Amino acid sequence: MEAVRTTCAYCGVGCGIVARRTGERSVEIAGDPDHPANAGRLCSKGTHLGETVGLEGRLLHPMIGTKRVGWDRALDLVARRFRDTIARHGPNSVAFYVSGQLLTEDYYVANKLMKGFIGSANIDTNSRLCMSSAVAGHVRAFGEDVVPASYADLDAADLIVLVGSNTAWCHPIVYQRIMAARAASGTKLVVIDPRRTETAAEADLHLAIRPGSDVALMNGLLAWCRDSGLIDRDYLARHVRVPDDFWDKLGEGNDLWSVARTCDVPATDLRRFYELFAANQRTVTLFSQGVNQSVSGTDQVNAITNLHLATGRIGKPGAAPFSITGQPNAMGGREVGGLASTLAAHMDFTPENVARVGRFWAAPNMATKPGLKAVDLFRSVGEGRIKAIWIMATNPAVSMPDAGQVREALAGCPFVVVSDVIADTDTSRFAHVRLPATAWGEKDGTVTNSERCISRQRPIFAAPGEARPDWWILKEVGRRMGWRSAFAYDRPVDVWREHVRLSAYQNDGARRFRLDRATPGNADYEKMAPFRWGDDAFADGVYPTPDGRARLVTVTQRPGERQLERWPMMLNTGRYRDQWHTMTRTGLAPRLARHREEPLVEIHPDDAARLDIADGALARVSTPRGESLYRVAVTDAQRPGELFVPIHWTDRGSTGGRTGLLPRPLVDPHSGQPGFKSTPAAIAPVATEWRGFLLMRGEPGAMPDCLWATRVAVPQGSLWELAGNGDAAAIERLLPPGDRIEAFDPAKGSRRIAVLRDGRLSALLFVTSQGVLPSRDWLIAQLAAPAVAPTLLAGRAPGPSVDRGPIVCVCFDIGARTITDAICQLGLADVAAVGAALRAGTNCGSCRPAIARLIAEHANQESVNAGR
Ligand SMILES: Nc1nc2c(c(=O)[nH]1)N[C@H]1C(S)=C(S)[C@@H](COP(=O)(O)OP(=O)(O)OC[C@H]3O[C@@H](n4cnc5c(=O)[nH]c(N)nc54)[C@H](O)[C@@H]3O)O[C@H]1N2
Ligand SMILES: Nc1nc2c(c(=O)[nH]1)N[C@H]1C(S)=C(S)[C@@H](COP(=O)(O)OP(=O)(O)OC[C@H]3O[C@@H](n4cnc5c(=O)[nH]c(N)nc54)[C@H](O)[C@@H]3O)O[C@H]1N2
Ligand code: SF4
Ligand SMILES: [Mo]
Repeated sequence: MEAVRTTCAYCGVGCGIVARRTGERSVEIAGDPDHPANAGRLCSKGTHLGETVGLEGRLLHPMIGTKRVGWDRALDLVARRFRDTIARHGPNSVAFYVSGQLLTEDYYVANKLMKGFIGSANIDTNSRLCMSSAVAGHVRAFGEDVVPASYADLDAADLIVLVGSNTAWCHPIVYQRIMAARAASGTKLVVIDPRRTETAAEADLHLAIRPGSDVALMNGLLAWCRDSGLIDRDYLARHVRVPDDFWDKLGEGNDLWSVARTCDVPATDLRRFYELFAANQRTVTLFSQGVNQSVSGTDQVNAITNLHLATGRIGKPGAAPFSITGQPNAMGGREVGGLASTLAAHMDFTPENVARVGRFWAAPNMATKPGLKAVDLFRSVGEGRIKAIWIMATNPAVSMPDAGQVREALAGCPFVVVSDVIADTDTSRFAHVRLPATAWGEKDGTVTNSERCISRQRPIFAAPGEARPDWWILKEVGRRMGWRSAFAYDRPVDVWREHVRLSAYQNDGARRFRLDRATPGNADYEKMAPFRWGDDAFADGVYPTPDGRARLVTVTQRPGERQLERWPMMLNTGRYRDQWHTMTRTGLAPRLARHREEPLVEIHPDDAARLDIADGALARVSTPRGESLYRVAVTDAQRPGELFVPIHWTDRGSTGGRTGLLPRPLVDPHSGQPGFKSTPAAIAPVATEWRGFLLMRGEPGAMPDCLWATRVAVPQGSLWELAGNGDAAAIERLLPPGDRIEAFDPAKGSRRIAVLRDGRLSALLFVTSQGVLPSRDWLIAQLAAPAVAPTLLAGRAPGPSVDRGPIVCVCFDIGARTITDAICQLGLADVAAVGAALRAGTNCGSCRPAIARLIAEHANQESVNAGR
């Protein structure tokens, strides 16, 4: 089959992929050696994309309620309900909630329909939850939302500071690039994160700061730079406007000792950070959600831009503040103006811009002011002011803060439309109309990555069922609402051409976003190679502000939140290496499930001991907004008093890990971005009488009815981890018909049941009150075995067996025990040696930080057991 050059479905690194279709719905994935973002490398998620392209769970037909309908009926209904609602209640009674996972072409049409034709700016995006503080910070500092950095800066830097970014897990290919630069030229690495993440584990210095103290840290460093003569007075004089009282304000409370106290880090470490910064002019400060997702997110961004501007570390190779984007097209969304607070093509809602865009679109109903930001938008739905909402490519019933409230709002909304690729999501349960969109591998258009590089996503498969591209669905609704010529697009390139023209329309250079270099002919679009717009942003020191100067912005550290007796802990939320958001795609890939099979709450050993919470037990985390169950992981990577939980689990596959219910809907005043990283919380142990697991061939089926049930995909089926109270017999009813073999041990309260069909294993249930449960690995493999092993109910292979331990390298299926044994027995001292011995870490490389940690923990031990 011919190779298709496309772009990864996941993160904002934007890696190029060469895909070869190998069957109806199967594909071979390789990194594109010619793509500037990855030069052929892919992380674990990209590598295993091929496991996620099946049609399991897909929405393949338009649905009104539970009834399958044709496209005409569905589109007519959406157009009519939106038109009627607008006619009766005005344009601000409707809303779109979109996503950084739309392609630029989809995003453009959605934005144009709402802001130019419906006449409201009530279109916001999940990027509000993601990088709106970076956008607001960039606009305050530079006058326009331009990211003044590229991946090449990481190669050229002498110092890289990662602030609130778990790069090793969330942007693995960028992390590998940093590691390569380090190996080549000794780049220093500082990580600033309250948790000791795998990213932090390999750094020269890790500052485990108190959450939310980033402004104090950066202001302290800036004050120290001033006192040490490190301010670039010349750069400031020529290129930056400094508020009169800026330096006076910075003087207050920013001495080393005060900052160390505020940030709760040793003063010696803080000093070391300052000295590293002083010694390395080529500094990149790369930041992500630990900075953005805060009620002071915008100030935190500006504390970073202040530091770079004041020391002249911007617009030069290897020196820049670098807001790394999360979603594959977060940046494209910014370019089309997909946020409620931006207009289009990096224009805002000034009267000139509104007039200009209105002229370009020949728009009858231009929105004249910003619309509602995500949290306010859903609040407005809840209050009945928004009466029709269309949600595309995002799952707000899981991912919004205070998601319980969002669910109530959607349940009460008169008209909810959801465009998704998956039939049943926690959000689509509230939909009156569900529209089937084409997914990655079928979509056709462009995305922009973190470094402003625009690449094509190209189709590998034909659209399945009646799925249609999002831009097509949107333009059909636009046409049916009466704007036939404005939405007369036949192909994505028609939209692209218009987007390119708008970027250059009456743009005398005042807007840096301008796509002149892109030639918009049909053939060029087909062939389009990845390209960056606005190379070397700010190299000339000229900024897109009225006076051409950047701005220092006075920012002060917010006082810490008062600790309440009822909520003594602080809850932090974030990501796992091998899962993507609400798992609609990664949840299908058995290999990706092996890294973390259940949602864990991570807690410091002192807190666990004090609260009588055991490692591996269950615990309930509660906050002022809601509560959820998690499996406990006791780890000193957490600071005392703080908890960490993942964001990925949903009602689809779990009774616990419902993190969206927990954060408060509190937002940054400038950007409207929620403070997802800090929520006052409490945690308590939850006792269960029995534990177990259920292995099932084929489709997952119904959720077991017990306190704790979490599902992961395994080859040929799924695995449920279970725990509960009372009789576990209810679970037995989920077993399919077939021949049973059973074993009971009343003394330990153990029950083991295997169901066989045609001589092969079809389901397996192991439950116990007092006993131990076997490792799942071998049992999972029995689903694929041609015959049933005699030792099946013993839970292990006939003959001697080895426990590999939890899987570390998902590409080659290599467990922690295997790796630590090799480290100890063969005296392996670095990641490369482990790779040479076992292959672990030699494919995608995502597990290299984990291997490095095992080496640090076990090197120089004679055997694993000697260390226990
Ligand atoms: N595997 C994986 N990769 C992904 C995604 C995914 O779902 N899975 N999603 C993508 C998306 S959309 C995004 S936005 C990115 C997010 O990428 P990241 O921002 O790297 O990921 P998070 O885990 O949300 O949070 C980063 C870190 O911020 C730290 N943090 C919390 N509070 C503070 C604080 O007050 N100060 C500082 N300095 N740090 C703090 C947390 O402890 C956490 O380790 O990842 C992208 N990549
Ligand atoms: N507590 C807490 N909450 C968070 C965060 C956090 O760190 N902590 N992070 C926030 C951040 S940064 C982000 S980006 C959000 C992400 O949160 P969401 O956007 O809600 O998460 P996804 O699971 O990526 O949802 C994407 C949906 O779109 C569907 N989809 C995929 N491709 C397409 C397509 O091409 N077209 C259509 N129509 N549908 C498609 C998928 O099936 C899925 O249902 O979560 C936010 N929520
Ligand atoms: S780093 Fe991984 S998830 Fe991100 S774009 Fe590259 S391959 Fe995809
Ligand atoms: Mo994000």
